Amino acid sequence: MNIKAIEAAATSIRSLAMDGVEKANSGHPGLPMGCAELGALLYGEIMKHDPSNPDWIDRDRFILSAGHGSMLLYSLLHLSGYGLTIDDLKNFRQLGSVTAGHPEYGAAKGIETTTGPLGAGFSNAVGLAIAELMLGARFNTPDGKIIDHFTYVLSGDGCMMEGITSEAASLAGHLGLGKLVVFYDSNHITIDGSTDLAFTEDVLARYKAYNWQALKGDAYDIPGIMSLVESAKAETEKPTMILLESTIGKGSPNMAGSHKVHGAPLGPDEIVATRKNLGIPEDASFYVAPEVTEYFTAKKDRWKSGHEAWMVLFEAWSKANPDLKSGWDDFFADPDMAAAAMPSYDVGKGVATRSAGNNAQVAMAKAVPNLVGGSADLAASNKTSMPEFGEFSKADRTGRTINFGVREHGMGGITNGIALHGGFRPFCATFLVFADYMRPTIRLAALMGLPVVYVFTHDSIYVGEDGPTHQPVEHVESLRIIPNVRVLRPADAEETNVAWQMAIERTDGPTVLALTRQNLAVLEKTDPEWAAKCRQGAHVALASKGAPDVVVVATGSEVEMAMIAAGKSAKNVRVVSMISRELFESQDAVYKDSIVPGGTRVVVAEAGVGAGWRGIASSAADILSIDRFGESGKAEEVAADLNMTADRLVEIIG
Ligand SMILES: Cc1ncc(C[n+]2csc(CCOP(=O)(O)OP(=O)(O)O)c2C)c(N)n1
Ligand SMILES: [Mg+2]
Repeated sequence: MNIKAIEAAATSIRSLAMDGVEKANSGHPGLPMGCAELGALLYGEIMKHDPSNPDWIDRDRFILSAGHGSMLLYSLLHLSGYGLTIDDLKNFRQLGSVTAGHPEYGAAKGIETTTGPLGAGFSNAVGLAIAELMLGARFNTPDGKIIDHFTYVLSGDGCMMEGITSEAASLAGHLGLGKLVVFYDSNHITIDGSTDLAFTEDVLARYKAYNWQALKGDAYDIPGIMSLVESAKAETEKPTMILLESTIGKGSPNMAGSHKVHGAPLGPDEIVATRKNLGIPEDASFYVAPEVTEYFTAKKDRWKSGHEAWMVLFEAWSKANPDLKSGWDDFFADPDMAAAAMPSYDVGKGVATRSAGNNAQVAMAKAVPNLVGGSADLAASNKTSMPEFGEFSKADRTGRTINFGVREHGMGGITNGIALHGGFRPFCATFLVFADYMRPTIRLAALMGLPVVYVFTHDSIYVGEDGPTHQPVEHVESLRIIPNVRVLRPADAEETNVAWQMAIERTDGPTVLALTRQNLAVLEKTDPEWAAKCRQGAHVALASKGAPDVVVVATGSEVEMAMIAAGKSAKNVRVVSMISRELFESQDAVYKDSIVPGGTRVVVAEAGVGAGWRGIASSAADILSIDRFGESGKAEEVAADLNMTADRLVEIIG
């Protein structure tokens, strides 16, 4: 290893980071300057990667969980040849640039995930490490270890404080994810000042208790870091946490070690002083030392030949294992939806959509071999078990069910990581009311466009006796308002089949399946095209005789209630099942008019808050909703107490 080159690279990273932040007059120079040596080592010495083939499936992954230090990642992507130019660095934080304030997945090659919300990246990394093991267990052969890579993470004090990392780390330790290596940039500084203000625990002791290998070193001891990484790699049964004592803003003579350098430009005078201190020519902004360019250029061939050797291995493996290769191709192709033998139901039969969900999920899992996932300790209630496909554990890396334990936030982040790895279609599950515990990760899945499936059951006050803590009221609506989240609330078992199909068909964002605890009758479908129309958001579930006086739009369990109300009403009522309001609203006027004719009065029924329906209902008084918390009691009695009844709907219809 060329220590001088690593040191020069670290100096260049400091220059690029402080000048990028200075030019943008915004950003975080402290972390990149403090972790410059580690960054140079990761991209120059530690990681197996090929910057000219950033999508290589067997590359090591690097996750900057402390996303505010984005200039570290951007500098490394520039120096190591991922295609980020010096102009990109100069455009840091500008509208439309690929070097956004926090790393954005898809903006530039080499950004493995979107980070910024502290701890989220760490949880993604646990998912990446799970996916690596799952993929390897399925496809590796003794002669063809085609999947064999590490997941590296850089976390700060903030990541270590956030709860999501504790959840994810606890599961990672339990599962013995030996190829997960986390660096902890222990600089004792966060925004408000010293970590003494609020964080004095023994982090390594905590990680040891999580069943991690816990190591400690100095962020500026280059050979020391390399030997710590060797120890991390040698421990195959446990993930490794490497605490590196560091100095925020290292290199800045007057600001290093202070929270002032966490998230503000150094200012022109301190930039000059820092250049002097680091031996950077006084006027050289965005300075890259010639030996750094040479160092990374010389690496290019080695990286390329590493990747080419893998391609030769992959070719040989493909030839020797045609069945495995065809399975591999399935994992990386769009799912064959036609192969899914979806269950069928008798009209009128009472089936909870959570149960129908399980039937659909298992049918889907048979056709879509890379569908994996699990529940946060509610598999029996969510009905997400798939016993025939085994459980992912230390002993069996091929199992397709992940027991996430009671860790919703961690589960959301881990599921995103599995989706990010490539090769899998992950789902996760909990009660709808606890979607709040994982909301930040749902938002990130939506922001990144990850096709994650969320199975959220017990979707309304019909949960009953568990009471208002367990009765979602605002949740369906609050998920709808996250951009790019598709919320599906199917009205019966057959619509649940379609909902699962829609979720798997989707490739550009997450889907929520809001499913009932209680039985719902399988409805007779009026429109033979109903399943296709679900894909446009709504279908006519009950036709009126002739032109309707009133259209009742309902979702999920309220569709059956609307049908009963239609039967009792003196009016000529059409009932529409709107499985997805967002999809419906995005359709063209002709289709919308065919479902909800313009000029006809529209009443809406949904057992949740009503505000989101104002654009569909004819007036606020035409919305039968629940705009308060529920009650503990028998489901039917709670519904009656909250006026969520067919009789009340008949009154509104008038
Ligand atoms: C979930 C979340 N909460 C708050 C913030 C705002 N924030 C950004 S950086 C930071 C402090 C992080 O401290 P540390 O990880 O030690 O980074 P350092 O100051 O050492 O660079 C905070 C609170 C955030 N990005 N995400
Ligand atoms: Mg810190």
